[in-house]
Amino acid sequence: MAEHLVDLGYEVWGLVRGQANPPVRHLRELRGDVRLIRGDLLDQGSLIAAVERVQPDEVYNLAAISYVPMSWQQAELTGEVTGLGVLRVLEAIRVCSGISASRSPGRGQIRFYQASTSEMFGMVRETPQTEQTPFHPRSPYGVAKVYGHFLTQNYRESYGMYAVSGIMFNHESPRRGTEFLPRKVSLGVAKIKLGYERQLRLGNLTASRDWGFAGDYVRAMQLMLAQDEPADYVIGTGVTHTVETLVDTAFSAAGLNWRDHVVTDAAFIRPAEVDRLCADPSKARDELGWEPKIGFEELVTMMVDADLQLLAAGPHASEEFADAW
Ligand code: G4F
Repeated sequence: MAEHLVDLGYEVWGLVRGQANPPVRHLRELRGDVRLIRGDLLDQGSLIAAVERVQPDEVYNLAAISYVPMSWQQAELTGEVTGLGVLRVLEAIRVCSGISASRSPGRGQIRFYQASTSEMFGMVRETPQTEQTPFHPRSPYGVAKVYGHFLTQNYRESYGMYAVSGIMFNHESPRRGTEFLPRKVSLGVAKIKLGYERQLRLGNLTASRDWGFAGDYVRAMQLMLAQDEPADYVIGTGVTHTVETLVDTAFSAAGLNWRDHVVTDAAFIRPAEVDRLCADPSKARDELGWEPKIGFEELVTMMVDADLQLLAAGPHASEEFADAW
């Protein structure tokens, strides 16, 4: 996101939490022109101070506890960060814009983007999913995101704020964290191909996801804040694949047969699964002029190639990289 905005000529500030935050060094190496400011979604005062200091035109909230399995282990923290964190950012914008909590409407100048998610559809009521599809989240993460989604809508309606949500389907790239399936698979394939490992342990292979390239999705986020009127949009490719197909595609990209290496492991099965997600991105296409440029096979091959290149430096190269992202 930061890279895309810098390329568009924005002055970009990143909110950094914690005392020691390993990704900061890597962000600086990647984009020295991104400025950093301290703050935490758990700390209302720090967010108000950040908005006062930066005086932003736009705020993108991509921060969350976003790994779905962790949300069962730390459900309260997920609610605090992923759910109430949205409230705190919206409140910081409202207060700094001088919008009264008792008087509406009064649109301020700061535009707000909330990263909503297809996980809100959960046990889907219809396929494909649109902006009108009802929500039925299946994890504490999904429930927290529904809160953030409706709160963003509510601040738009209550205060006339330019506050919008992008309902993002799964988006991936070589920078993806290694705990998420596509990166776990691309890294696993690279380790097996280079002879460092023989097996890859995975959970449910039958679930389906609408996987796209993160670089395409950040374009949509910026476009959503550049419209005349604020609105929510579904962002996805409209094509769905099973986990098994992703695994097969990744192993094939390295000339391997997944059946020789993949072991299913109950440790990776979730208490409740989202079985099948597929976006209908027509509204984004018609109103934003947005379309994904990178297809499924190109994405998976890109990720496998990137990890093969990364691990060419040695079997532990990915550990530093995992810390970085
Ligand atoms: O890559 P995943 O962990 O992504 P998930 O749960 O769909 O969520 C991601 O996308 C959401 C958007 O729809 C975001 F909101 C969210 O923050 C995150 O970015 O798992 C994808 C699928 C699941 O069905 C999971 O059960 O892969 C299945 N899976 C099978 N084996 C596995 C594994 N997932 C992971 N992470 N690890 C496995 O070993």
